[in-house]
Amino acid sequence: SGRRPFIAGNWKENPDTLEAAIDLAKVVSTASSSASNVDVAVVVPFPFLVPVKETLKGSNVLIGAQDLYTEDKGAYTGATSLPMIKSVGAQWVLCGHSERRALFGDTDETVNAKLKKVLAAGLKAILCIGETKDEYELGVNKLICGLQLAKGLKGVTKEQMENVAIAYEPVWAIGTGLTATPEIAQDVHSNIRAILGEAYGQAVADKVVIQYGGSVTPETVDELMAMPDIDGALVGGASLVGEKFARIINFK
Ligand code: G2H
Repeated sequence: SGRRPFIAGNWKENPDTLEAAIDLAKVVSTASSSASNVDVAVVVPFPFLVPVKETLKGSNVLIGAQDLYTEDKGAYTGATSLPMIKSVGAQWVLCGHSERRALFGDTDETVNAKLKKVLAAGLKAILCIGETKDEYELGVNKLICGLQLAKGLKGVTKEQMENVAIAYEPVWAIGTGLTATPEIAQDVHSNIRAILGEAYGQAVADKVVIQYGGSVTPETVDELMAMPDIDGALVGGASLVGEKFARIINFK
C-alpha cells in the first residue's frame, strides 16, 4: 500500500508506578531495534511522558499523550494543555478514545476541538472511532464510524491530514478478548478510506494510516496486519506486557 505501518501502545491508566513505567519503556526500546519498517509509539500517562521519553532516547520509539484540554492555560484544575504536552516532546496525541467518550464526557464536538488543537500546533493526532455492541448488532457500524469520522474531522484540511491517523476500535472488542475478525475490521477500514477519499480525494485517503484497536495480541496481529487497509494497531492490554508488545511490533 505504500503506507508505513504504525503500532502504538496505549498504556491507559497503567502501570501504577514510575519504576514500572521505566522498566516497560526499556523493553519497548530494545524490542524496537529489531522492528524495522514500522513506526512504534507508546502513549503514556502524563506524569510518565518525561521519564519515558528519557528512557527511550536513542531508540526510534515515539511518544504520545492520551488526551488534552483545549484551553492553553489558566484556572482549569486537573487539566493538561497541548502546549504542555508539546513542550515535553510528545509527538502524538490520542483524541476521542472510547473510554474518554464513555467515562469523561468527550463528544464528537470536543474531540474535534482537541484534534484541531493538536494539528494547529504541528503535532500528530490519532482520532479514535468505533461503534458500540448494540450498534454493531444493529448493523450500523459503518454508519456510526462514518458519522464519528465526519464530525471528528470537521474543519481539518487536506494538508493537515498528513498528521492524522485513524484508529478503528469497535467498543465491543476493547479489553474483552473479543477481536473483530480481520474481515470485519477490513470491511470497516476500507469504508473509512472511501469516506476519506470522498472528503479529501483518493490520493490523500491512500496515505492515511488506519489502525485497528481492540484486544490485539501476538496471536491476532499478523492476520490483522495482512489486510490491505489495516495499517497498524492501537494496543492496550498487550502493550503492558513487554514480551507481548515486542512480538506485536515485530509482526510478520
Ligand atoms: C482499545 C485498545 C487500545 P485493548 O482501547 O486502545 O485496548 O487492546 O486492551 O482492547
